[in-house]
Amino acid sequence: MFDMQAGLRPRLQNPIQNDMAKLPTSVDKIVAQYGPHKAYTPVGGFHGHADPDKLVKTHCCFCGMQCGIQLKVKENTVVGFEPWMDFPFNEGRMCPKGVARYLQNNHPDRLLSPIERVEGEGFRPVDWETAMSRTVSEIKRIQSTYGNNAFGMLSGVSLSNELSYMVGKFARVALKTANLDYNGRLCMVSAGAGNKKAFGLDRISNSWADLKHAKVIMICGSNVSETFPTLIHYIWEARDNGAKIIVVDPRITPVARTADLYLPVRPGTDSALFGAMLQQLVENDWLDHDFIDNYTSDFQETIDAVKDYSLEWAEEVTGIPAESIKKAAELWGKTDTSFLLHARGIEHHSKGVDNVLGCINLVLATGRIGKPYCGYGTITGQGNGQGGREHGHKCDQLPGNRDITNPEHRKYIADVWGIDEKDLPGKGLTAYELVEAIHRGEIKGLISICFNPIVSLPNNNMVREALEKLEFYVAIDFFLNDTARHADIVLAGALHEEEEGTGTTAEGRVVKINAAVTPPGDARTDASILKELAARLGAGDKFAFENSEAIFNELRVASKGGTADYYGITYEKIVNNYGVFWPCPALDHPGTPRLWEDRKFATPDGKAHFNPAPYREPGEPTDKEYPVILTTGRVVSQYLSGTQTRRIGRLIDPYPEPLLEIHPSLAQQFGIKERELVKVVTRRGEATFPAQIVTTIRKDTVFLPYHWAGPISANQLTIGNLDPVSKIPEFKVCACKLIPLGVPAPPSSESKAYQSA
Ligand SMILES: Nc1nc2c(c(=O)[nH]1)N[C@H]1C(S)=C(S)[C@@H](COP(=O)(O)OP(=O)(O)OC[C@H]3O[C@@H](n4cnc5c(=O)[nH]c(N)nc54)[C@H](O)[C@@H]3O)O[C@H]1N2
Ligand SMILES: Nc1nc2c(c(=O)[nH]1)N[C@H]1C(S)=C(S)[C@@H](COP(=O)(O)OP(=O)(O)OC[C@H]3O[C@@H](n4cnc5c(=O)[nH]c(N)nc54)[C@H](O)[C@@H]3O)O[C@H]1N2
Ligand code: SF4
Ligand SMILES: [Mo]
Repeated sequence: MFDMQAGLRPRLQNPIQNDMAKLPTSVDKIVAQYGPHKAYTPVGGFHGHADPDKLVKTHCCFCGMQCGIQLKVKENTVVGFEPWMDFPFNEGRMCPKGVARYLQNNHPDRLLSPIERVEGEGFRPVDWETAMSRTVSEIKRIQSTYGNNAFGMLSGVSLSNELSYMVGKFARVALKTANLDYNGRLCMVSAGAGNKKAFGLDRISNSWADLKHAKVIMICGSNVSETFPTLIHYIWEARDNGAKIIVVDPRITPVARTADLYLPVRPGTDSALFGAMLQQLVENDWLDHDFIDNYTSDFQETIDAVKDYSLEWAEEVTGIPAESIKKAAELWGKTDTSFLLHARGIEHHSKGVDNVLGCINLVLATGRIGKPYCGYGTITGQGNGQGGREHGHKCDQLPGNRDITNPEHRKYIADVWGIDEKDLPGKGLTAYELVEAIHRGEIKGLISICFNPIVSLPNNNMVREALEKLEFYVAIDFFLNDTARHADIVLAGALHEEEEGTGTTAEGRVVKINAAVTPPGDARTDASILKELAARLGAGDKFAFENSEAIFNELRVASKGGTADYYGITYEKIVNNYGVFWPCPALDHPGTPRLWEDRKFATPDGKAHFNPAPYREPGEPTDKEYPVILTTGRVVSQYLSGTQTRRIGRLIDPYPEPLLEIHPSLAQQFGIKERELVKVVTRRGEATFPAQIVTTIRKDTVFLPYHWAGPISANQLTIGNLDPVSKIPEFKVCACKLIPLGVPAPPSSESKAYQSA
């Protein structure tokens, strides 16, 4: 036995019953039908990977840092990794997820062929011809009966730029549906909408290199040390250089523990904090008048909106001591270099866009953007969350971050695609709205790729009901994820290391993803699956790409002239330069690590726009019946819906099940003891978790990580309340009540990792 095998937890060898699932077939039957795959025996045993056939330079498949890594390959299997020391962002550093990702390749749960549901029995492997022809005949049946838009598509940004582009084109040109949206709708859309309003362009302003030399760093709603562990290195370096760190979070996260100023914000009230800080900047004249007068618009109405935001009022609303707010404004106001970063903590709100604008107002008021060591941006979450949000698999977007409702943009893309502009569908429904439309019976068929909505969408009891109403559902994935268990057909797709392409990191650097191995068994690359589906739907000529470089070359042209302009980027240039920062409009252009140095913003008038961002309450404030604030997020060892990381033992062991973080005083109020079971109830559902009593959380708030499925999924509880502009769900705040069960939780069990929806 080699120890790597001990590190694997193949679900198919640990079948569990799941009463909640109400699947037409039980998990046991799926296992009986589908059977466990052969156990993982890497060639030459565990030590075989000391002597790899090759090392392949590529990037981590997980978060937006896209750390450089070298995969060790032995006989078409990824058997380990080595640091890639000279990739400039991470210089060989990796986090716990990155070093374990290679265990997915050849994992016993890998789908090795398409599978098909047999009603009342389970899934069985089928050949590609059967899977493809059934899929296409169901698409045609549904579209001819109910119309093209009755077939929806959901996609995800773990996909490369090439695949993101291809999905957008596939939905509009082959499927001819308006209803395509993607999982970035749950992630970066509030930041994207805010950035477009303010700057006309959606990217962080400076590369990470500038972070090291900023004198003040303000981090709003990001648990950076756990969610972007390699980025924290830059923050520590800045601190070594004398930077002051301000952290805004309802929890004392690891980065907050070492901050110079920690602001314990009540969830859902950040815009009151940002407004009060802006008012302080005005009162103390900590403003860059030259920048405001010459390069921005709408300053006056923006400061008018917060003129009554006193420190005392802000303390009352946010729970942050007035003195600390004043100190934050002073630190921010008086420095000469700074970086403001935010992530989902301020964005996952029904006023996510306003929160983002509140941050941008602080940056613009002090004019510290587009200069060395002066930056601002969201920390993009998913692996290709940046590139994936530029190339057209958002319901309202065309490649190059073009607008699907803009006639000129439509005409340009229709020409690139060789179709008539009037055949290009219009704006479709956003992800959560699309699932609601399935629930209402308006959308009858669904294709999903790279998305696990039953775990990741809020109010997921509604999602489950919706999935059961579909007449036909086909998923493309390399694992049978929790949502795909509701599918009629699952097409066996490819892992990150099995398909060539490019990705765009959180700093806007376009990097090269290299294929290390080919898909195992009968699994296929995602591009080849989409290509064949398109051909069978009669659009083969529009998808005649020979390889991923051909897709990229079409993407370059499609993005040309858009705000996210990739025209000047080629595979060769990426490889020779450790990536190229977009915008890069011409072949002889070096790329743009730092935006706005020329002070020409991408808005129609060329100015950066202030936007009034007054405080609004969260969608579901606490009340007598539901008195406690529930917020949700992540832990370091798990990734998103857990499909990939709940299958790797060394990532399960450190944190095997979701724990309810609760402050000792709140626990005492309810008589809750450490590791006792607590039922958490909201207006949408209830679920039971062991209590983890910590002094690092506000007394009025409890926190749950959301990476698990079925009965321990946090999203049974969350609210489907959306931001009116970005349509992001309000994952970060809803009202709950706590019912202590008064019994100790059973020892945590790895089988929980496999519970499914
Ligand atoms: N380990 C790990 N890393 C990841 C991921 C993962 O799943 N696991 N996912 C990746 C992706 S896609 C994303 S989007 C990022 C997310 O990265 P982050 O945004 O850093 O992660 P979250 O845990 O969602 O939320 C961050 C913080 O917001 C705080 N918070 C909650 N409510 C509020 C509020 O109202 N105001 C403020 N100011 N803060 C609040 C929480 O306490 C939490 O510490 O991580 C990426 N990296
Ligand atoms: N309560 C709560 N809910 C949240 C959040 C929160 O903070 N709180 N965060 C939200 C955020 S920020 C995000 S980003 C979403 C993420 O939510 P999801 O996007 O649903 O999560 P993933 O786990 O990335 O699911 C992606 C699926 O794609 C598959 N996949 C990965 N790579 C590939 C590929 O290359 N090809 C194919 N075909 N499939 C692939 C994986 O196996 C997995 O099944 O969750 C959101 N949900
Ligand atoms: S920080 Fe992100 S990209 Fe880097 S190794 Fe960890 S998960 Fe992968
Ligand atoms: Mo995300």
